[in-house]
Amino acid sequence: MANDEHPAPGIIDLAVKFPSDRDSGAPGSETFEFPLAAEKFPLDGVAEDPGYQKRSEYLATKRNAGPEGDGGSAPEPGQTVKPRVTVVIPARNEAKNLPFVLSQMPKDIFEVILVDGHSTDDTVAVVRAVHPRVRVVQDTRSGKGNALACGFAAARGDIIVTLDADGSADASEIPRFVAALLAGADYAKGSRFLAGAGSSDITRIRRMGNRVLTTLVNLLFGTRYTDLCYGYNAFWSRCLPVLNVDCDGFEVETLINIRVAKANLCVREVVSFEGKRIHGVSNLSALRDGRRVLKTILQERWMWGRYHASQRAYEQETATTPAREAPMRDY
Ligand SMILES: Nc1nc2c(ncn2[C@@H]2O[C@H](COP(=O)(O)OP(=O)(O)OP(=O)(O)O)[C@@H](O)[C@H]2O)c(=O)[nH]1
Ligand SMILES: [Mg+2]
Repeated sequence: MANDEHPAPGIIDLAVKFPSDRDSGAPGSETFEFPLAAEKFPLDGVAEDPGYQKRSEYLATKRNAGPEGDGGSAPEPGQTVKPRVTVVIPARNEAKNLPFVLSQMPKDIFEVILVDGHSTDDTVAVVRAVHPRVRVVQDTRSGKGNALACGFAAARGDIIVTLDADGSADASEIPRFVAALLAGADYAKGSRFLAGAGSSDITRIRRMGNRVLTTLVNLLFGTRYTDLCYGYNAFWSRCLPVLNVDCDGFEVETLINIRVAKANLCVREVVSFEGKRIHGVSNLSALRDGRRVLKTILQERWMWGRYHASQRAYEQETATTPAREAPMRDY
């Protein structure tokens, strides 16, 4: 397991591959500033990963690339990089929870997008009163998946963080996710089941279901995830085309985790603590949504299998078919 290999870091590296199609890392911004990851969150163990040095050097070069793309030099120790961070919050009837959620937000977030699920309480009014600069968009269909897709479409930051509005996710953990991305990950995945993480919210039945589904994904897609169905995650916005969120419900995190794995993106799990929902009731049904998650896993695996089969068929065909001769013509 990943946490056995890396004893006590706040960030666990699950990455095994370094994608070659990576583009620019963290363009500048006026509003956001975190110290370089390794400074604030020592990545014990991760630095021993032979690919780590290569990735961080590469990112450092990309980060400093000038407009001409000349690469530039690596950042000096202590130098800061400034990605713009967008926080996307799906919310349906969370008026009582949002003031607390927003109060935990780190100061220098570039933008917060609240995706309202046609709430019948004062969700939108409360948000506008507490935090007038929050951008409010409406979802187009019912469900958390659609809400996130709408939020992603509106996001303008370099990094996108997904955060629930029920008070269970602590926004002050955001720097930890950003640190993982700055340290080289494409996708920083929150986990409640790493050493130092936890949940006071998850029930025994959900924990068991999550474990079974996580194991299934790990077996089918070769990943080493410890927590499949957790909504607190972050990624570079340039990964959006790969995620291509096209589902409506609570299966959305599973879909994202699988597509990230299929695209060989660099993933790190981040220690996170899930508190209890503060007010209101959960929108999730363990049985109904568990079934949707399972269906998503099987569908994604089937599509992956078909993709590989067509790749193999193409390779075989191009390897065995002799080049066609130009037809003889009588003049
Ligand atoms: N916009 C929008 N947001 C939604 C919808 N359904 C759920 N959400 C939000 O998605 C987040 C997660 O939903 P929850 O009901 O807390 O479900 P959960 O966190 O998976 O389950 P619990 O652990 O029981 O809370 C919350 O912020 C909800 O308000 C929806 O249809 N539209
Ligand atoms: Mg919740």
